[in-house]
Amino acid sequence: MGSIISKFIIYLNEWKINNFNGSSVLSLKEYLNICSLDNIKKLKPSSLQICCGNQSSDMDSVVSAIIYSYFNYLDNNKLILPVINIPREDLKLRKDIVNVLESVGIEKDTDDKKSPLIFIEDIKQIKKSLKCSIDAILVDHNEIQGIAIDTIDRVIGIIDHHEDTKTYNVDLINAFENPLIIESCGSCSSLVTNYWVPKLGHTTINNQVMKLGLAAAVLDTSNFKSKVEHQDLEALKFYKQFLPQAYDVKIFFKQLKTHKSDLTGFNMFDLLRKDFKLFEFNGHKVGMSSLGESMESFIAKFGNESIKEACNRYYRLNSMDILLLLTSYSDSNKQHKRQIIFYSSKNTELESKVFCNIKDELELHPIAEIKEFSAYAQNKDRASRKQIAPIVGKALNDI
Ligand SMILES: [Mn+2]
Repeated sequence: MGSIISKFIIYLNEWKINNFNGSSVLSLKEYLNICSLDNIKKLKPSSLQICCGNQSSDMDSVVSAIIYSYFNYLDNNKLILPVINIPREDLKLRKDIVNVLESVGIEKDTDDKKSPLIFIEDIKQIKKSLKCSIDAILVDHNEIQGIAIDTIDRVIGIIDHHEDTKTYNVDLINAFENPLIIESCGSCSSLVTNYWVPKLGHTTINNQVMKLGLAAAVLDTSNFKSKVEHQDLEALKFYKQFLPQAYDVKIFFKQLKTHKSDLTGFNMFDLLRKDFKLFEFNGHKVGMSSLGESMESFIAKFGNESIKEACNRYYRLNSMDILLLLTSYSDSNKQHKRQIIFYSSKNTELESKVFCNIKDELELHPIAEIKEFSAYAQNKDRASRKQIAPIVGKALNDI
């Protein structure tokens, strides 16, 4: 038993001797393979440090966790496991992430081989079987979310671009000398890159890890055109410094967008799980699924009944009080639109209270054409889930 950090260094040195590849630095792929679950189990640690993103596990969250962990290794040879905060089964719904990871050598799950990526349920299981404590660096959120609530013992560092919940222990984070950075900007990955790259000085950073950072930044800022802040531009300078000169960022952005919006083979239940967050406000569980098409188009594709069935199944699976479908899409005139659809199989009273408390702020208007659901056009179309969640939270706290 003992800290995994010291054991990891011994393990790493042995690995380097046995697998000399001409470089003393592990590539991202080698690093992730070494961090595998089997190796961790063999080491029987009494404590583990993880870095995990938020429960939507979008590109930003997954990339931020992986690059934080790898940069940390480059800096001090210590192990912080990158962890994905969704069920393993759900990663395949994020085709943009699966594809970009494959492009840097990180394979997806196949029938005979599991990807080296680690998911929060794996950590939960290790914690139980090895009885080890779990300390976490949170990226892309600043309050523990989802399955991680029962798994993480202490938050020992934060890099995030969401609203500050002020729920963490500042003294503890300072005692670990870890970052506590919460700043508004397009992509959390930019803050992670800007924190680590200057620290690494002349260490060679392989361009695969920079490609991952860039993937999150371009998606979050629509290729540095919207929601972009100075931190994102600073990170872009680093990415350009390490990527080949002729690297075409625009083409990369287009590919990622195509993969992200590729919904081939997905049913409504898959779509609800694809970009989902579960919140608890004042004892009420509110789920929010972000969706990239209009409710009308889902109704045309799947029909009212199968949408209701999918909502009901997911609603029960997560013991929600309210499920909100948040759509964001371009209409036929290329105008950006948003809608909110309320689903609550039993809690119609709670639902109408929430609606009354948020309708003015989000400028909600009933959609007359949709009769089978409580569907509203959200005229305040700048507000995405990041802004909607605290508004709904406040509404529930005021009830
Ligand atoms: Mn983010």
